[in-house]
Amino acid sequence: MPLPPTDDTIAAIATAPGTGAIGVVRVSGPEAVAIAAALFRPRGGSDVTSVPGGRFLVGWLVHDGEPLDECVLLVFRAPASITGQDVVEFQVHGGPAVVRAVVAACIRRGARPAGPGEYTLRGFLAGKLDLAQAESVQLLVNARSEAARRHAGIGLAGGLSRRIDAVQTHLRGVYAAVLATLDYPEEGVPDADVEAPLEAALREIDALLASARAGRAARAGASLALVWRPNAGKSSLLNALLGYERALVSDVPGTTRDYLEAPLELGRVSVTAIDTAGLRATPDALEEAGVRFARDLAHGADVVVAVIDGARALDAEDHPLVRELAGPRTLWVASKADLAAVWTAAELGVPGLVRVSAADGSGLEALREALEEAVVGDAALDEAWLISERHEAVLREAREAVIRARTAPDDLRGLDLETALQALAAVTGRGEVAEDTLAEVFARFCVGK
Ligand SMILES: Nc1nc2c(ncn2[C@@H]2O[C@H](COP(=O)(O)OP(=O)(O)OP(=O)(O)O)[C@@H](O)[C@H]2O)c(=O)[nH]1
Ligand SMILES: [Mg+2]
Repeated sequence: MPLPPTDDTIAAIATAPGTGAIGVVRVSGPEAVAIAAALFRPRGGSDVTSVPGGRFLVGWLVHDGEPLDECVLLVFRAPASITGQDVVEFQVHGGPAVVRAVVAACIRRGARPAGPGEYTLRGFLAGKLDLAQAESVQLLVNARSEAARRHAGIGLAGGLSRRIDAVQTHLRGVYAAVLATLDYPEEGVPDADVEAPLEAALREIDALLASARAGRAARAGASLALVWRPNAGKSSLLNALLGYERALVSDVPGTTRDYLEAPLELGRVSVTAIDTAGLRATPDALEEAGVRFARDLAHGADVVVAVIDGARALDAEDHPLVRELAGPRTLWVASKADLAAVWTAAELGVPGLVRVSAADGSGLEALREALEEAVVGDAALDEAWLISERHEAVLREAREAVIRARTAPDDLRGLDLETALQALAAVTGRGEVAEDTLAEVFARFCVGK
């Protein structure tokens, strides 16, 4: 995938589609000011071509003799703009037809319609922001949850880039020591100069990789499926977690038939909690369809919450379900903790249990914490998280190389360190990044960004 040209002049609507108070059309490139001068009649008659950067003018946008709209024109001069080029922004009334007409007028005057991410790409190439920051811009624009917004902000402020820089600093120190001794191979690099910095680099890489799950949850949202046999207290637990009555509850086994979803805030992330039909063999075709849904949902969920009636003796039907649902994504919960517990985690054959009561709220806080932990791990809220699959892939590559460098002889160690440093550079894009990678990253942006 080739990159689009970056030395021509592009125009696009920068605001969201639809009707708004203001619509912004942004033009970037060598002809931006000339295009503005051709279309814009400032109040008081000042000369658009000689307006310095950082100013705004009020006036009319006129195209082919037709007054299109009264608007504000912002002028930014290269290199002090988001793209590093001359940029003008028309702030017009935010009707879809108005902004389209303004873009069309710019195009008639020689601009090219911008593709996805072209403004940010130009900014990146001009050194206005690095690649991790550019990806944070995209996350910020798409953020639907508090967690996504917050982490996009941390990334945009350079938080992720700083963590990567710290790893690179450790590795560069070792690299320099290795290079220095290549000329005097008989001396070798003292282990002390290698071990500690490589360990430190590895710890930080592992911490970053551990945050990838949290980053994914923040980006895409995670799902929690509450599953187990009928009457276990799944729907009651959903309601208790949500703090309102979302699901019907009754002592009739098989109350929930269809599944239902509700957004649930869990401290660092928002997730989708899904209540499902109790798992059992049933002659009722509708209920059976619900049970199939439940199994599919348990299969696809990021976290499976197995809610088992803690006040009812285990029987022959529980153990096959334990086997079916056991796995790293499963959290084991004993419900109805306000009643006497009649079985233990060991009897069920699971490593640990959270005991909760939807009736009196006991254990709910611990459950919320365990759920949050299951979704985001121990990624700290105020640290930068890995926010793209691309970051994850290159960090894994860097990790492998650092592990090799730990035990490699000095001459090979240098190569491993180079590989690791290159992989890390790909996160921030400072250093060599394949054109394909850039094209792929920016193609995911929206037009006008
Ligand atoms: N004492 C006590 N009873 C509970 C608790 N949670 C649920 N129950 C009761 O257990 C019964 C079943 O609760 P539900 O929440 O409907 O159970 P479910 O797992 O959703 O059941 P299905 O929808 O049939 O699969 C109801 O009578 C609830 O009142 C609890 O924490 N303590
Ligand atoms: Mg239910």
